[in-house]
Amino acid sequence: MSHVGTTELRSRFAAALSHLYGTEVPAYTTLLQVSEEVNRRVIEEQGDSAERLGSIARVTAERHGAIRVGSAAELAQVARIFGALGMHPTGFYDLRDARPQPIPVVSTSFRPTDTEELARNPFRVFTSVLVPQDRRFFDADLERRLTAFIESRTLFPDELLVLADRAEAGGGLDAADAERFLELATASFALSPEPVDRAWYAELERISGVAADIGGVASTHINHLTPRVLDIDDLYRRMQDRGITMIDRIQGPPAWGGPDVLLRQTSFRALAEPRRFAEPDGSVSTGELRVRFGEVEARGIALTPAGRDLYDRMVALVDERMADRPDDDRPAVAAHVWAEHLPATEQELCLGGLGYFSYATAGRTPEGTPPGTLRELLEQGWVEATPIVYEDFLPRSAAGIFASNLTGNATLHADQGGAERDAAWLSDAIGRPVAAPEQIYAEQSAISLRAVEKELGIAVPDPIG
Ligand code: OOG
Ligand code: NI
Repeated sequence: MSHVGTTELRSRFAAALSHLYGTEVPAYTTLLQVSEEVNRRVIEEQGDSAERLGSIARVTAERHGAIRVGSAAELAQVARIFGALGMHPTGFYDLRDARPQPIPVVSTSFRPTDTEELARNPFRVFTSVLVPQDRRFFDADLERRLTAFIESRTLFPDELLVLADRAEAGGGLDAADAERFLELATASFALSPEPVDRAWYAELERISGVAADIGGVASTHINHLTPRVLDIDDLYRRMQDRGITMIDRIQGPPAWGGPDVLLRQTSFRALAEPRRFAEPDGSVSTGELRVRFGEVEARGIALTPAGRDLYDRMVALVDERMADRPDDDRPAVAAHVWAEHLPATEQELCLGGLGYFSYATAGRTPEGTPPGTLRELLEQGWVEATPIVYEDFLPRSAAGIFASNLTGNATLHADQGGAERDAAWLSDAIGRPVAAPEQIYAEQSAISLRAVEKELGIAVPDPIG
């Protein structure tokens, strides 16, 4: 029987989830249409250069999803399912001290980590786990009831987990098992028709809408599925022209004249979806919840730790200027700050050690002996630097995306202790290493530079140091 490998499983899962989400949230289909319109326009106008940060085939199929679970045990199961798809926990995000609104979760992203796998299908899922132990949000009594509720539910059937383990161990499944695995995995992320316990949901919602979405229902669901566009400013305008209310701005870096870096995101507000409720008197009624929204992203160059520091300083600077002059146009202020601080070309971003690049010798190298600095090698056409795309998330944008789609504010008891959570905790909880994004980028860059050194027979100082 034919074998379905890890990569194909991942592509098929991403496609199945996209199909499911389209049937559940029709506005997502509109978002896909508009994204494709935008991408087609950019490719037509810019040709090959539009594909500098990923082939059009990759970008068109590219999605990130977001899911939320309730405990370390549930997260460990998620890790097995994504493990079967070649998606590994990468990065640690703590949203509990996020501004403008703290969220009682910590998160990671499950994604392919190697370059070829990313190029084949970069499907990634931002995965958050509730922290009921955090006293700033939940008192001891609520923690107890919340953990009991979460422990008593089953998000993923055993059959799915067994198939996931088999797929991970064997690098795929035979065709029939693959079919079954994909069916069960997709179904676990569908919105459940089960009635929501009104009183329980409301109690959690008073603390945080995310807590209610996670711990107020007996199943999980895909929260959003995000396509990638090549021009997010254009997409934002087109969605508004279609009468869809977008959140008030694009999160992350501003539109500016220089290279795209990191990640820009925006979304339309969560739509009211009909849900069934179990009322305190035992009756079942119909109501609605707003938890799922549509998001879109544009990806740029991954920044080194020095580049990230600069990014954080620029964000702080924009905040300061806006605090001084609240009526100013934030995107314009940000574009100004960026032009003042960030190099305006890819090459200077690279040579300044601010962005990650991979290196290769040029197809036709000049005559003579190669020079000894990277600047000369690039300027004289010995070596070419290609940007490495940022494959991860931005906590501040994540917090902004979470917050802009919630009604009401979380109540926070700042004087209470927060349970300690970090990448080591996460890794322990799921029994798998959690990769550090900057290490993945740095390694890819360093390997390419070593290959160049070998080919040219010289030593090249790495701008990242
Ligand atoms: C996740 C929010 C974060 C992103 O793109 O930054 C996120 C959530 O709402 O569960 O998806
Ligand atoms: Ni997202």
